[in-house]
Amino acid sequence: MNRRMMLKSLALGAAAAAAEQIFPGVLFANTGQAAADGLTWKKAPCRFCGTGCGVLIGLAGDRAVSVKGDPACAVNKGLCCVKGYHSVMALYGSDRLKQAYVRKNGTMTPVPMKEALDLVAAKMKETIAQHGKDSVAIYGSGQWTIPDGYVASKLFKGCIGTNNVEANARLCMASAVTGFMTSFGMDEPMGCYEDIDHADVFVLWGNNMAEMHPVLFSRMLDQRMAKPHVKIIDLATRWTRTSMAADKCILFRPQSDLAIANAICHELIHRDQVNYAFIERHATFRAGKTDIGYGLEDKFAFTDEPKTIDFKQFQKLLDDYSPEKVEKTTGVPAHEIRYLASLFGDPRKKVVSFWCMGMNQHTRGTWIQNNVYNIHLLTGKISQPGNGPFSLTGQPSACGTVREVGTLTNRLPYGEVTNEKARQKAAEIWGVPVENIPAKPTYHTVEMFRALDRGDLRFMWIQVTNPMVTMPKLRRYRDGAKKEGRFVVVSDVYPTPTTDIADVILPSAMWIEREGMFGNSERRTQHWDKMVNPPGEAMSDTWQLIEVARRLGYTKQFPWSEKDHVREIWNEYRRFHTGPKHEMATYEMLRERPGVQWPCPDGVETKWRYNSRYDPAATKDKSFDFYGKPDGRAWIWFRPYEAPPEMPDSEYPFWLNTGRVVEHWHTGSMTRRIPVLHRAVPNAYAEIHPQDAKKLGIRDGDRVKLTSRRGSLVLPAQIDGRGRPPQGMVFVPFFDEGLLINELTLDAFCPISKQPDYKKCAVRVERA
Ligand SMILES: Nc1nc2c(c(=O)[nH]1)N[C@H]1C(S)=C(S)[C@@H](COP(=O)(O)OP(=O)(O)OC[C@H]3O[C@@H](n4cnc5c(=O)[nH]c(N)nc54)[C@H](O)[C@@H]3O)O[C@H]1N2
Ligand SMILES: Nc1nc2c(c(=O)[nH]1)N[C@H]1C(S)=C(S)[C@@H](COP(=O)(O)OP(=O)(O)OC[C@H]3O[C@@H](n4cnc5c(=O)[nH]c(N)nc54)[C@H](O)[C@@H]3O)O[C@H]1N2
Ligand code: SF4
Ligand SMILES: [Mo]
Repeated sequence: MNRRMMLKSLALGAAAAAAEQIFPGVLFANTGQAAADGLTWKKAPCRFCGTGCGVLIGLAGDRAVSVKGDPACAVNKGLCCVKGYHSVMALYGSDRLKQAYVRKNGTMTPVPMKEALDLVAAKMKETIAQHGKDSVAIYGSGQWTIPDGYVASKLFKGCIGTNNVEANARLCMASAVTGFMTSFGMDEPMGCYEDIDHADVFVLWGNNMAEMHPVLFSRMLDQRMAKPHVKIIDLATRWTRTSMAADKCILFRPQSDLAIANAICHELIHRDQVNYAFIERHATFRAGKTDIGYGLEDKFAFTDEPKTIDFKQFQKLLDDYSPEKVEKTTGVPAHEIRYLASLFGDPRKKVVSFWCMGMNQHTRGTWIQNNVYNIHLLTGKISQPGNGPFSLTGQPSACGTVREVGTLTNRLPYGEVTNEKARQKAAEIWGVPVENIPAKPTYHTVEMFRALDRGDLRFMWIQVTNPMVTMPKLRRYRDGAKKEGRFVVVSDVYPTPTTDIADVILPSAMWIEREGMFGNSERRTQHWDKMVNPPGEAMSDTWQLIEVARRLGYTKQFPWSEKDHVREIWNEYRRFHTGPKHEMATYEMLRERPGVQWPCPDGVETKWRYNSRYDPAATKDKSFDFYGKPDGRAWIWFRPYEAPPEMPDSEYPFWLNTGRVVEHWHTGSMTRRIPVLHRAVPNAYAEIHPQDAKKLGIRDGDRVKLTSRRGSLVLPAQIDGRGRPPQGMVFVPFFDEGLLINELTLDAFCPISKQPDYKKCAVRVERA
């Protein structure tokens, strides 16, 4: 045997042995047309975060047994993080849902899938007949594939005729959307990840990138390693692993980022570092309503009134935001603000801003996005390689599905429901009368669950999301969903607190058990083939919806074959996005490549939008063309600092901040079934500052009781573990369904985006 043959046989043995370890008792004899290593490798985007790493799945027969980073994918160039590497194990938890269940006399009873689908359709028909079209709703996800979301929108908005379509991305990316829309008139980032390879300075505005976007974080560290002048500045409310790796961490008081951004603008004007040539040609100024509320009451409504102002008025409005004046609100010394302004203001430095939930989950979420865009517009550092504001997405397809397909109450695959032309276009492509599509949005997510509680909604279908863990002020919405006369259908892959309250559970085919597409943060659409069979009767979310649509009589609108439906759906959906501003790749391109970025007119990807050097839709005689706005100019908004609705006081003296850890995905339903990840962080805990702990007589590991105005929770304290909140704050991750921190959080939201703020409310902390 020569050396090559020996290595080959070793690899074969190793693959089988590894597989045997993961799936004891399973024989891996059937390897099909296996590659030299004994496995067949197929491309997919990672199942987890919005980074959208390309992965290669190692298949041994009908089993996915291995994962490696796809070197051909520009996002990650062969790298993965811990969740990516372990992702296929999420398919094989021992309690995977393999059959449907129906609640009969209070107990969940297994039934054939066909019977469950019949019941779902019958219940929908009955509810619509009794309570009207707006009494049924679907609540989906940024983890929906593009076909899932497209089919849901077509069924509910086009066929049934209700705008009761929402997704968990309302909890995640809504403020990013309204930020883009108000400043630029078009959604999604102008730049791309390649910006990382050109930037000199990175400013993180409240995101823990080391844990939540690890592969992008390591790309940023690589850039600093290669170019030692590169700086990473972490603006945060809590010390994290990201802070540890940054050149500087500036801790600020929750919500006061609004004042910091304004103070940077104030200082840029003061230092005469405004790019006047840029703003004269490419920006105009606006001011909106102030004192806009928090959405704490049911049926809260808000409409902004933009007023045109000029640069002088903008400058005047910033008078209250000198670096000295904001020290008190922000807790940030004036010299640090000056330092930040000097980085943005230096014409030789390219600056990228990154953010995620710190700025989105914010009762002034739209405003803080506007304020950060202001800095980039005032300095002209936008839409160029290495210069740009970049809103990072959380979920793998919050962009591709929720934002692009438009699975929000106010959206259509192209445009807003309020726009007649957009409705006409949808009606034509969907083959439904235009009168079917209502012109008024109904319920955003929080209001949707309030409507279920009130009884305005009677039927809700929940897919690929676990709201009985992730809704804020959870008790109200759980009690509401369980009320008599409510019918809840849940499609999931594992039992969860949400399947616990369901009337019907539909078992779903997961990720590579079906064909699909996601769209990541940098406008990259990524396709994968079905690679393995789903267990039992599990069925893709797309196909569940099609089955029910047909039972409701919409056979003409859902004519596709099981074999070809993803291609056919993509080709229909593509018709919404014609033209150089949003053209999407062809199905054939998507199948071939590890992702294609839109706009992709004539098969050419666009990396930087609005810049005529890179974007064919930007009119050539202008260097920049913000074509989302009618006059091609972006809007610089004056948005003030306004306090959050609930702040620490004598009764509830601590801030409660919540978020995530690298090992777990959201509610842990998948990552807690991956033993290496679960054992690394087996349960939730409350991080507390050592000084506070000392005052309260709490030691590491002691049980502490957190109490807010909405509920209380006992969990172990963690002192100087992974993160460190400042004095007066506790932090709790939300992955643990056994320790539901959302029973304490507040359902206040940004009046413009309707995205709730999970990062701040007030609690009391005691030794339990
Ligand atoms: N491992 C892992 N990765 C994930 C996920 C996961 O569950 N696990 N989920 C994905 C999803 S859907 C999302 S949305 C992202 C979330 O990604 P991140 O936003 O990075 O993570 P979080 O833990 O939600 O939020 C942490 C940050 O909120 C900031 N913050 C708190 N209060 C404020 C404030 O008032 N203003 C500002 N500006 N910042 C504040 C803190 O400084 C902290 O850095 O992660 C994605 N990636
Ligand atoms: N306290 C607090 N709460 C928060 C946040 C916070 O920062 N703090 N962040 C918010 C944010 S940004 C987000 S994105 C949300 C996330 O909230 P959720 O979307 O509610 O959380 P996930 O755990 O991602 O839920 C996905 C569900 O889909 C299931 N699943 C997996 N694959 C499939 C599939 O192919 N088909 C079907 N049908 N099901 C599948 C999983 O088992 C899981 O139950 O949480 C929000 N809630
Ligand atoms: S960074 Fe995100 S997309 Fe990449 S491997 Fe990790 S979880 Fe997956
Ligand atoms: Mo998210």
